[in-house]
Amino acid sequence: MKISLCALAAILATSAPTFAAVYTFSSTAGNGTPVLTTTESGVTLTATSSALSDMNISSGFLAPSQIGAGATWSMTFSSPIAITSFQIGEFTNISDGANYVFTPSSGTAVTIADNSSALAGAVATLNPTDWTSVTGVTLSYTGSSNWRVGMDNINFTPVPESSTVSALGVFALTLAAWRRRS
Ligand SMILES: [Ca+2]
Ligand SMILES: [Ca+2]
Repeated sequence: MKISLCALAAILATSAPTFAAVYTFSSTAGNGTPVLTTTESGVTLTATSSALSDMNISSGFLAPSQIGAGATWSMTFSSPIAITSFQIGEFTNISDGANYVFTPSSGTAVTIADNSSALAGAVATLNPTDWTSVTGVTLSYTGSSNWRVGMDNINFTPVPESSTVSALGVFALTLAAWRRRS
């Protein structure tokens, strides 16, 4: 049986396990303290604020207490993840036309205006397109008001560890060498 290396690579890629997961914040540690953590699919999210504000679970959302205009809050991940969508909740309604900004450690920042119609009802879903391997996200606000935005239902997939990827690569190269000899 002949099997091309490309076909093999495709098989390996499609058979590589993926563990789509969601941060729902239904089970957390540190609620009401400056450092809140939660773990899904083996990846621990740690949330803190530059204002040293308490991090809370409010209406099922991860949200800090209200923080000042220049303050930020952020989450870090214990290993890289790909994020495809998340919900935001505007706990303090502002309609100044300034932006909430979600800046990933790698990829393009996503923004939404505080007076966006998508925030009517206080909750919007955002869909980053290139957050394929992020180890953190920082939330900031471009306006001059105190603000409070929370996040929930962060859909993600853990990025395969490089050791797994390189092991697959070594396997493919070994197989290629073996096929050249045979
Ligand atoms: Ca939730
Ligand atoms: Ca608003």
